[in-house]
Amino acid sequence: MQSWTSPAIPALPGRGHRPRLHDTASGERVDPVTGGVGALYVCGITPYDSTHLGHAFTYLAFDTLNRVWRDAGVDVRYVQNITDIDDPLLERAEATGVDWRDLASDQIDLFRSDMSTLRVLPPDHYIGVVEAMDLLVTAVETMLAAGAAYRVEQDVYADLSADERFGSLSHLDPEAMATLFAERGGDPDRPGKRDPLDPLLWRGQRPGEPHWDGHGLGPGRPGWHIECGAIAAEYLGLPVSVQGGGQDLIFPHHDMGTSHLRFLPASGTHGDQSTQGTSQEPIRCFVHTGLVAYQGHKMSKSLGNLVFISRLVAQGVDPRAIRLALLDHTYRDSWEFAHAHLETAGARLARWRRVVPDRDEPGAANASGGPSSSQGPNAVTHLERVRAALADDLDTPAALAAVDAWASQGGADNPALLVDAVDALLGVDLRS
Ligand code: 5CA
Ligand code: ZN
Repeated sequence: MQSWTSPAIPALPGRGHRPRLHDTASGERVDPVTGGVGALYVCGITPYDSTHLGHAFTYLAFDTLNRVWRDAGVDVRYVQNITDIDDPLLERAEATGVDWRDLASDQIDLFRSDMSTLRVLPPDHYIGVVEAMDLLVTAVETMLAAGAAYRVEQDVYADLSADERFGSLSHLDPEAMATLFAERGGDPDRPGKRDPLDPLLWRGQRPGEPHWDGHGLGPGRPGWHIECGAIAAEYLGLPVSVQGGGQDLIFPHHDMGTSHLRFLPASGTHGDQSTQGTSQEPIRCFVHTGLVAYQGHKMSKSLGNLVFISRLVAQGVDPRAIRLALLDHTYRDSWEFAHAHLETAGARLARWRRVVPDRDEPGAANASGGPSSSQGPNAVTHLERVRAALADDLDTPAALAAVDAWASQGGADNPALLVDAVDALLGVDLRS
């Protein structure tokens, strides 16, 4: 799938630091980069009701990671999926009388346009389930052959009992797992399953439902968790440095997907080595973002309390202010959106923009000895403070505060460096 156009990223002097990231599975701070490569898999949208502020908050968190890694010289490989066939999408299409393909393609277009507007760096591979069908069929066949899956009539389920490490991410007790599984798309009551928690890998064709050639599996469509596991293994290889998404994906989605990955080849469909039987886990670090609420509840499609990026922009809100409003929250915290956040962010944007060197005065950008340069830290010190904040588990509020201090000094001895740093690290272009 076509992604979107990348904004330019100015190069900064020196080098940033590789961030230490809170890993949900271990609860520890880790640097998951190996061999200079940062392999990033971020769960993409199910294309309806996009793009709301909750989605944007999540994708901006990973955009920050992407930018901070690049500044640290990491070779970033970024993959994102699109759940362009799944029950909720079909239900919405049915309820609104729209063809599911049209719904998906319109919403994917909107998401791409919103991501460009917010200056989010695009993934290198942007993969829809529909285009990854053969890959997913192969993954399910591999699991069947490994004895990690079984058939129930025309469907295929994963056998969680084959994976003694299942649950290593969420560490939830069986009751909590049962509750979340039922709430988040699972089918605990399906007769014939070996365990109520076993997740669907392949749903055999049902009358009136879209279906694809499943080769030996028969016609049908894939389950949800196998989608992200198989796409990550294929396009990044294992282990993946970071798998990310909102906290609502910890269980069952990421625990199940990781379990599936333990039976898949470490280099996608091309390899023959799985991580099963080794101490190597398929995902080195799980990063989960807090959930954005509005009007007292998590912003969610099912509740309908959504604030759309495209609507805010149509109302005249500067996308840079949206970005700053979101970045003013640490990515792991859940928070409730209020329109006042946009006003605060707009005021901050205006203060920062005053620092922009006047384009009509050549040389002003690099002028040393600005108005306040004799007092306070120089620009290089300010840059280091911004970088240090971001290396500390992507502490964006601290990074914004560090830019505030820099801007209050008029950019210190190098306003152009402030402009470049804000662009490269925070994705905000102060020039326009
Ligand atoms: N397609 C699946 C992932 S494979 C999915 O969860 N799609 S989604 O459209 O429902 O969500 C896309 C991403 O936005 C997920 O990472 C999800 O955790 C995140 N997200 C959804 N709602 C919120 C919210 N209110 N706050 C923060 N992140 C959210
Ligand atoms: Zn996913």
